[in-house]
Amino acid sequence: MKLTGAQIIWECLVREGVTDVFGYPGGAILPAYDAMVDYPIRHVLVRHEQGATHMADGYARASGRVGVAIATSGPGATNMVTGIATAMMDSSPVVCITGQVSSQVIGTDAFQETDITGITLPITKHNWLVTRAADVAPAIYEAFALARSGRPGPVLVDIAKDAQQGSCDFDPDHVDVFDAEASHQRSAGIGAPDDAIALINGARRPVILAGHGVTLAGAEEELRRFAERAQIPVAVTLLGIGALASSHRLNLGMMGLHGEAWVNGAIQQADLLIALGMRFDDRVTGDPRKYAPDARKIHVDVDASELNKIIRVDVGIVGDLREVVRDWLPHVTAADRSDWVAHIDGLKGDAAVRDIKHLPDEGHLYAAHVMHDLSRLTDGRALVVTDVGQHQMWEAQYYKHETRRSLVTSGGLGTMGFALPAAIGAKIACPDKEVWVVVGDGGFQMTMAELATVVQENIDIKVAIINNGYLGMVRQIQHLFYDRRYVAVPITGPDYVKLADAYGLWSMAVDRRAQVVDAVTAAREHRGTAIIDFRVEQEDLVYPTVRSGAALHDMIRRPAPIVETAAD
Ligand SMILES: Cc1ncc(C[n+]2csc(CCOP(=O)(O)OP(=O)(O)O)c2C)c(N)n1
Ligand SMILES: [Mg+2]
Repeated sequence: MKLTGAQIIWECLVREGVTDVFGYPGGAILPAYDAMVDYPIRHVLVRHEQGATHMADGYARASGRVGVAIATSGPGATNMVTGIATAMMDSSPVVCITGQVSSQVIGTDAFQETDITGITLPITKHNWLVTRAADVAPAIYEAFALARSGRPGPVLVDIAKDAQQGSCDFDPDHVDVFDAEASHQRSAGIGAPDDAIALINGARRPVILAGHGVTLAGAEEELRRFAERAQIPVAVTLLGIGALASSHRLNLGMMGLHGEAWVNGAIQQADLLIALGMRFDDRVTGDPRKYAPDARKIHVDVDASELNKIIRVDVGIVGDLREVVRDWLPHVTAADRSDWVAHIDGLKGDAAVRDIKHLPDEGHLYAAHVMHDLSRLTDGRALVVTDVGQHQMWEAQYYKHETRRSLVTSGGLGTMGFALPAAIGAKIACPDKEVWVVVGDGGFQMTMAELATVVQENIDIKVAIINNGYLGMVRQIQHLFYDRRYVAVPITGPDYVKLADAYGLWSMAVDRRAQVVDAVTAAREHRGTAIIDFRVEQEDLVYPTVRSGAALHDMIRRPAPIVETAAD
């Protein structure tokens, strides 16, 4: 059948199972918008194209399906850059479709022309500039295949206006597409697979390091069975949270700069690290030269370039995590490592994270209170989308995630402004889930224009603004490492209750611990989006922390309990 390039875009998307796209129109993408109305697609009109990419990203992270963002040429496309880089750093499958000026004028500085494939080359897995209608279908199909295959990530298809307007024959069953799956066949890696088993069975103090790859591979069940069979404790990265239920007795909690002191202690004392789908980010290792000095290391990752990138490993396996761990299971000997687990338990006495029981309100409202109460009230089963800063770390420390894909957060790029739009995408992907946004007053102000999207699309999410009047994480660094010289960190904001009112949304302000439970309960009972302005302690610090460049065990701990007595 003969179709326009614009129609072919939607034909392909519908065949890829796409039901929702996030976008913003403009001249160069108008033919595609004009064709869209004939297809069963929900288009969510965003307020800024950065929001579209974060929504597509949140949609993908919450569901495992590919998220789609669409924008016009020039400023529309460049507004997507931060969202694309965010998805790239966290391996999130997102397809971006941008309009481009007509092929005859490309390279002439035409109105709203930008070389977006050039700009996004380093922050996409791949991108395409399509200048003929006949090339639309192969590009779109390849884009989806590449976004979701191997190590997932964002891709971009830039389609010239005349390629959208031109026509060609379209036969959906005969599109010549590069086979992305086949190109990701498992390869041998470093060391023989048997070496891994020998190391695992022989280890006395092993620790599993579970990262985002566990979730991306859908290997949560294999991880649990492996850990239980071999009785190996599991430390999780920020993006590995949810890979194993928080309440599982082998789950130690989060590792890294703001991880629990005992988790980092266990890693530093381990004789074997089994790294599953994680990449030894500098926020996880501290000084790599002093990282787990006594441990042999096994690293499994779908991306060969991650092996030996930061940490030298004894055995490296490139492959699908689920398959690799499944293959291991029959060869792993059931072991009793209770001494080691008890030893790590003993390290907890040294905990640097605040014990919430010893934190009564005494007139204070700490973010830790909010996270703790939210976690308890939702049974650790809400889908929480956080922004970036102190509140992000407090969420990771105090919200006890019980289910997979229940924390959506920008880890690698650390993108402020991510939370609200990503939560909109997550809610659209998973309408039955209870979605909470945990966001700082700084980050919220970066993308709060998307509240209008919430209203227009009738989205039901709950927003907890952790309002400390500061760019808290930066203030914390100035406090600890710049002699408390606070520069450019006090930040004012609007009256969030009035702001919510302006959008016709339910809201309330909370400034005492005693009000938290009632406020969260009321927000949960409210049908529709609710915003709570939690006016928390302004000069609180996230502990523990590690000085930049220091060894992982060299943690800066909370100086002394703020209040030692009374229980909450
Ligand atoms: C887009 C962007 N700009 C700057 C930063 C650097 N940065 C990291 S955390 C932070 C402060 C965040 O403040 P807020 O949103 O209020 O959260 P809080 O730390 O107070 O919880 C800043 C400025 C960033 N991560 N992202
Ligand atoms: Mg703040």
